[in-house]
Amino acid sequence: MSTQTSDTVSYSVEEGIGLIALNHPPVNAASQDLRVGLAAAVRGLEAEAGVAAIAIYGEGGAFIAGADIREFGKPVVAPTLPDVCLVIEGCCKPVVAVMHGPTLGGGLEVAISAHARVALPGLQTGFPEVTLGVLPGAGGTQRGPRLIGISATLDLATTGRRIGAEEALALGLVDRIAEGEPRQVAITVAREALAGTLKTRATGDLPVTPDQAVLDDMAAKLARTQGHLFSPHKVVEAVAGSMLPLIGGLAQERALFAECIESPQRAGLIHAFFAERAVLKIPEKGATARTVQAIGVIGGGTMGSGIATAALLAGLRVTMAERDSDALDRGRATIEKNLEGAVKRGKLSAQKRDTMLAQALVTTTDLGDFAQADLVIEAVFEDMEVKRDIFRQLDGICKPGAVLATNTSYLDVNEIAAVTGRPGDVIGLHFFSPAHIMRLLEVVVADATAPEVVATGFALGKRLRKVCVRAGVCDGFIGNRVLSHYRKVTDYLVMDGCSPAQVDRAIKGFGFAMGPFSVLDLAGLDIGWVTRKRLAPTRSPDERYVEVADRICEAGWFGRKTGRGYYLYGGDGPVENPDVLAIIEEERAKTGVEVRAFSDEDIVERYMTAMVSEAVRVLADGIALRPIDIDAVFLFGYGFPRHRGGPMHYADCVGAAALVARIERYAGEDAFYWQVPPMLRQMAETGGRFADLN
Ligand code: 3H9
Repeated sequence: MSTQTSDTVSYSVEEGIGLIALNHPPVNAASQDLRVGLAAAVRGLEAEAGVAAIAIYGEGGAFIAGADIREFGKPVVAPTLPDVCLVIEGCCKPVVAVMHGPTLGGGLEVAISAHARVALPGLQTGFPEVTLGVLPGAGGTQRGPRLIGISATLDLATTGRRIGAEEALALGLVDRIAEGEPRQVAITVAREALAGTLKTRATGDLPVTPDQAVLDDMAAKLARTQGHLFSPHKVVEAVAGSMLPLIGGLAQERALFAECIESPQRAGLIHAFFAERAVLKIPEKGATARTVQAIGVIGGGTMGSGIATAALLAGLRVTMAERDSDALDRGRATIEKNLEGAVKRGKLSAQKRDTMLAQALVTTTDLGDFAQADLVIEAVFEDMEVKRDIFRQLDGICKPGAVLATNTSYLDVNEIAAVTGRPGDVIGLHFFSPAHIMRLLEVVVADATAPEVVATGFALGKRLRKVCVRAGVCDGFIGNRVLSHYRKVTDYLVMDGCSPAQVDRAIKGFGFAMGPFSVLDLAGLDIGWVTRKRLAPTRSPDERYVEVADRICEAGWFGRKTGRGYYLYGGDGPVENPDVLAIIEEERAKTGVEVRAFSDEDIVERYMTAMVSEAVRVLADGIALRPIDIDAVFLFGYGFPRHRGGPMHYADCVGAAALVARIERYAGEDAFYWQVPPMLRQMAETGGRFADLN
């Protein structure tokens, strides 16, 4: 018979063993209900005369995946997790935790409050709190050092890295690895605890070996490498508190945790966590994906080879096509180089790599070899006629039911689909370079794309470990459409007085890994040039057009690949290109602009306001499903600083009214570029937030 102590926790007694079952799908997050139930279950079993030992285990796939992060930022309702941990640790009967599946953050803290721990083989444990902008706040920074030492605790808690059962055992975080069902293991190990064959002790009673040098080193390292982040530094402070008596250390940890909870970075990082998951909720969710085992890739350039690499790494069979054998050889060499990188990073064994190259990759110059492919993806030059020609051919070659995908980054997928007799099978799969590394995949749904083809795109993306975002058709879809817009503001800033390097510095200061001009140099300046030429006939005469980039391209400087672009490469690394500064001076003189100074703050505000403006239009046009989808695009495809949550989260932080005021102020300089999107104005008037549209 079992006793329910809350909706998510129950206990039962079997031959003197008290068993506490946690049942809060999907991941047993330590919600208020679970905390209430767990504390009550421990107290209940402690008071029950016939019970000699207690074991806690999780039902479903996890022990406890951590605190319920949906509660963060809301008023705390008792009992807190640190209090629950004290109840467990203070129990007068031995308590054993059975750690299986995700046992993270608060889950690990519950486990180390128990008197012994056993791990099941699929364990995934650690302190991932820093990735959410907080720190282990239920005793992890205090009991961790008592169990595994200051250095190992710092490592886990400042990196957030997740470890398996073997490493947890080696560290001393768990006492034993056991096999079996969690409940069965719970009974066995509680008996062993009683028999004395499994050692039990209260972690809080263990001494800490002081190590000020390790703490100082870590503080210095983090100041150097993560100066822009808040919580990692607080982790070090909290761990330092472990050298105090337990209760003092816990109080200090609690105060530091509260500071993290209040920090805007916590809100941004948790928003990013949910963004990664929210994008999966699409209208086509119920449709059945088609089976994809063999894919065809057309084009062996950087993009095609990157896609082929990602597919190989996911265990798919790949046929790659190019025009001639030289191009094929180059494509194969790129794939080999990419896979070599995976071997070096420890993601792949050399033997697996060799098997992949020998058995899973075929190259061809004949599109006819795609007859049996389940999905073909075209990754050739951005030219509508070339793409339409390829799709005409594929229509005649591919088997019925094959998905025909284009990796175009701007072009109209409807126009491409129209040349086939099966537009329902045509979809855009827009990868980001390097495609085997970048996490974003825009799944572009054209007018006629069948729901199961959309589902297939998402299923493939999942298999390739991508963050898939559903996008509608427009020039540039979500990401590149917004990018094309805010890129212009960087040109305006340069014309009006900034150097490209100053703009880059300011944007890096905001948290982007690279500034926009460095990114252009990396991607290749010729790409934007082609697009600008394509769009020139549609450009409004009212648009302010800056010719600097075109003149750089006319000189044959395409960025890194040519050794020069906005910066000069080689030698001592990138330095400003004086010839570009000269071009800028000439263009300023030619157009007679009044040059002025901009603060870094002003640069960032203009950049971000331009980004948000176009993002709001993308949302209003229905190109993105929700604001959070736009955030995911920028977080996973454009290097947007994760702790800032994405452009729409940024918009909510600044507020619609303040953004409208900014745009109206800038419109005094350029009323064509700076227009208030109607949706933003309405939000400013009603006090709405983008978060409410998620
Ligand atoms: C912490 O513990 C602080 C403490 O130190 C101090 C406290 C005082 N809360 O990822 P999935 C949801 S900080 C609420 O798709 P998977 C998730 O949103 C926390 N919800 O599955 C999704 O919902 P939906 C430290 C959570 O199998 C569903 O569960 N812990 C939480 O690919 C399934 O998730 C972490 O940082 C949560 N903690 O991966 C762990 N976790 O279906 C964060 C998940 O509505 N979580 N959800 O979209 C993870 O890493 C992965 O979710 C996990 C499962 C590995 C557990």
